Amino acid sequence: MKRLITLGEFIIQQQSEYPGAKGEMSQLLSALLVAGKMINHQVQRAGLNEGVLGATEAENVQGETQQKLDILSNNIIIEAFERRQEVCGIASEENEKVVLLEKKYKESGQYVLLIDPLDGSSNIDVTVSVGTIFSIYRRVSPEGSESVLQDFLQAGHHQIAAGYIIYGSSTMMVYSTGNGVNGFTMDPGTGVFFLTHPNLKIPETGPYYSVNEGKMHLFPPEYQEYIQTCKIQENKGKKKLFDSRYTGSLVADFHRNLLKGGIYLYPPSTFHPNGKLRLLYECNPLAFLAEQAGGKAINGKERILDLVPTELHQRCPLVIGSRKMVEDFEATLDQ
Ligand code: AHM
Ligand code: MG
Repeated sequence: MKRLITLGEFIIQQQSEYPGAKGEMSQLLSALLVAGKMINHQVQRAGLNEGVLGATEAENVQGETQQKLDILSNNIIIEAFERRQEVCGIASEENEKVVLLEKKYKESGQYVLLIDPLDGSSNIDVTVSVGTIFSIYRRVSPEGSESVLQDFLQAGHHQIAAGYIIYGSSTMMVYSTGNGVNGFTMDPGTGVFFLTHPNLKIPETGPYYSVNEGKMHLFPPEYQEYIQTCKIQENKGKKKLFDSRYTGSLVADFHRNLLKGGIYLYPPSTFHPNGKLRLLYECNPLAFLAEQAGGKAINGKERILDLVPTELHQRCPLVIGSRKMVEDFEATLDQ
């Protein structure tokens, strides 16, 4: 049997289709991959290494308790880019401000990186899948100058690449550079990622809905109504028959729905009026992937990728997944 193409080979192949490409994107993706492998190693060994599991005393800028692995993963990613020239700055869910890289790079780098270093941190201690989500934009500030906040506050449709590395029962990298979505699985023996899920397309509709129903009574009535219609009815003749699947790791819930079909909702609530998820680090990159795979992502009303961010750590409601399911949700709102 012919062996599968590796991620490295795939990147080179893609690059050769763009005459004039200088290989910066390839360098950037390979730096992310190195960081991802190191985070994966830490996640796998978390229970064995002393002082890696559990929460820290610290809170991030959103007032959420930081897990030790959140901070470790954040540092791993920043270190992976510190000595490279592709990126001029990094915005992270775990840092209050943008991290500018060494002077010589922060001026020459063409791209900015936005990351959720370890999504689903509440699951780290219980061995449920977590992941690193990333998003890449071309800077808008002039080359040769220091990166500015506006480089990071671009609408999601300007992303030039986005994806995630999921640390689950297997480790996968799923990403898009705006030309479809491809998934690569790591061979644990060699650490090499192989193209196992070429040209991923999310099914038009699927068997799952994913939402934290424990918070149902805090959601707006229209969301409660829609969720009610998702539930399996005794009468098999009913239109919607969905099973509920919610891990509390967005990246894991999104990944399952991407492969099998489904809808994920993080609604606004009385507790979180704009939802809990971050537009820049979570909603935008996954919305980019969803659309590239033929799915849809909205904040309840508008297309996620058209929202113009005003703050680094802005929150945003999210309804994302199979196109028809998201459209059915919209139809419920219109009734
Ligand atoms: P995190 O990035 O700090 O882990 O927070 C985001 C996570 C998502 O992965 C997940 O879908 C959501 O928060 C779960 O929140 P809740 O416990 O309110 O359902
Ligand atoms: Mg997250």
